[in-house]
Amino acid sequence: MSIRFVTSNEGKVEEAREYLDEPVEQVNYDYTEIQSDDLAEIAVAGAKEAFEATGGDDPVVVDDAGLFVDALGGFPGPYSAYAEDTLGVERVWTLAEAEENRRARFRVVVAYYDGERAETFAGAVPGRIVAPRGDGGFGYDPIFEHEGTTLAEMSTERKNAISHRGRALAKFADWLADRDE
Ligand code: ITT
Repeated sequence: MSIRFVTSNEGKVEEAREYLDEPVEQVNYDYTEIQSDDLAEIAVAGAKEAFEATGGDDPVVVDDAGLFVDALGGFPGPYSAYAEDTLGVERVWTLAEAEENRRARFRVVVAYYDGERAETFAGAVPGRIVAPRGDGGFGYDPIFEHEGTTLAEMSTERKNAISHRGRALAKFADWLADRDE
């Protein structure tokens, strides 16, 4: 069995390959991102749609993530991809720079669907928004600092050890291993 990771984002796939024993295949299918404040609802709807539309047997995984800035009422949250495309990462920093409280968290929900069963695995990491530093990772990594280091200053391995996605993938990997026993 391989896992079909439905995403246009290679960074996510690279992180998943570090965690999972199963082969991870990237599938580019543009599923509908429903409008919701709930990452799990968005990810499960996407996984079901992608599974039906792509017609394979192997289970699919969809990962919906967002950056939630406390002082901005959780913005950009579920709209993080849209905010990255329209405002850009630097301007999200500029918005946070005007605030005294720069606390934020990354959240992710990894949704699995195999045609019968849907499961979700959530992860979060606390940190603060800072001026961009580092050129690793992707997306908002340069402006998100965790314990003094931005995620863009970390190797994939180190980012996975502390990140929202790493935490969700660890739960997913455990669940897959238990299920296969
Ligand atoms: P897919 O929907 O095709 O999987 P995407 O990059 O659009 O790819 P999301 O809808 O989950 O993914 O968007 C989340 C946004 O948050 C997007 O702007 C990402 O660049 C960003 N993001 C997600 N995970 C991140 C991480 O680990 N580090 C930094 N930014 C991240």
